[in-house]
Amino acid sequence: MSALSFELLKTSSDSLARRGRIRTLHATIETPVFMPVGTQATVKTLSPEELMDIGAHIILSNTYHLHLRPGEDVIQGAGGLHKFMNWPRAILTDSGGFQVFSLSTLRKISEEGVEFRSHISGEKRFLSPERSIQVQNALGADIIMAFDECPPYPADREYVLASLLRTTRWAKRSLVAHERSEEQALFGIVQGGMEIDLRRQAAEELVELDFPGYAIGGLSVGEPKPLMNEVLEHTTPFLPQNKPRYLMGVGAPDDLFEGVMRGVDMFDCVLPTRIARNGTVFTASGKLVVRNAANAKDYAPLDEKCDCYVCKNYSRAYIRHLLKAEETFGIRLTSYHNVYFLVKLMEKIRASIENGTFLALRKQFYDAYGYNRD
Ligand code: PRF
Ligand code: ZN
Repeated sequence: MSALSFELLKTSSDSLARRGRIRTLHATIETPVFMPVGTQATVKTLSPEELMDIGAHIILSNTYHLHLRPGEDVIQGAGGLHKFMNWPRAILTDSGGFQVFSLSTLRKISEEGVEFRSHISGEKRFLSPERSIQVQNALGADIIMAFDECPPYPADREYVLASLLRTTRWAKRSLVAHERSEEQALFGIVQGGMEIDLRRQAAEELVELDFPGYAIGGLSVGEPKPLMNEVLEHTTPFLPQNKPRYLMGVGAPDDLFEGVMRGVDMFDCVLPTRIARNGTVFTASGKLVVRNAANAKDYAPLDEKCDCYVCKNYSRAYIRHLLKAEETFGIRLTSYHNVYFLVKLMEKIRASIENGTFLALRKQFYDAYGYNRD
């Protein structure tokens, strides 16, 4: 058996939304799926048991961070990332290319790879397609990513083209370097900036290489959302129907609807845990800043429509108190609720695709939540 199988269970007649199932060595993942982010081998403040309760079947982690600290040798010594962090279900690791660009300083990019300074120790380090895959092979995630370059927004067309051609060459090198293709599925990443014809070119070049899945990178990098959606809509049609598609680093509630509608199967985003740490939660009627004074004597749950452990047991007033007093339990509660919110939203989206009511659910969601508000 290969490292990953994808079954397309249902397609929609009124949009590109798809209902599917991914199987990996560690999990069966119903798609479309939202993947909580555990950059440093932990989804901030949540235990694996809590993530399982919430209903997460796959989480994301990062090569860049784990390579710098604690180092892949430490994780390999524990028997791999699943054992190291006690997460028995599926894991996807990002390749590190994107994080090198967003977090490190003094980057020098060449055909060989990227030289950079660690944002932790300041030491000089180097990542290339071969090194990234070697590290990801040592970490042992179910799904690993090719080493890519994500152009900034805005960027010149010339730069975007040169960068996408390099990303294709790096994707080939990533495939050659991959030594565990029986256990780990390597996905290619489509770049091409906001240039619609270059997105098609990037997709076609990667499809030629026959990856078990394809990611769409280079979006949600500062462009307006309508532009992101337009580029997306001109990318997914060039990807194979029978392989999973993953939109990298995108996952606000409205993005899930817009992405699913355009044929995306997998999403990840730090938003639920990030906003949780500054006292903001998702609710069916939009975002709520629970930290605000208005909630001081509000004994209602975070979201009246939510049936999570937090909403069943705690009030806005209590959670606001914890946050104001800087008690860490407060951000655990907001993080739990926010991750639950997105995981359950995706469950509802999956059910709606099965029933043929996806567009109706989208409208109903926007009517209550507001359109294009994260
Ligand atoms: N490439 C990789 N990881 C990513 C991105 C990318 O373009 C993005 C862009 N939204 C998030 N994470 N490798
Ligand atoms: Zn809740």
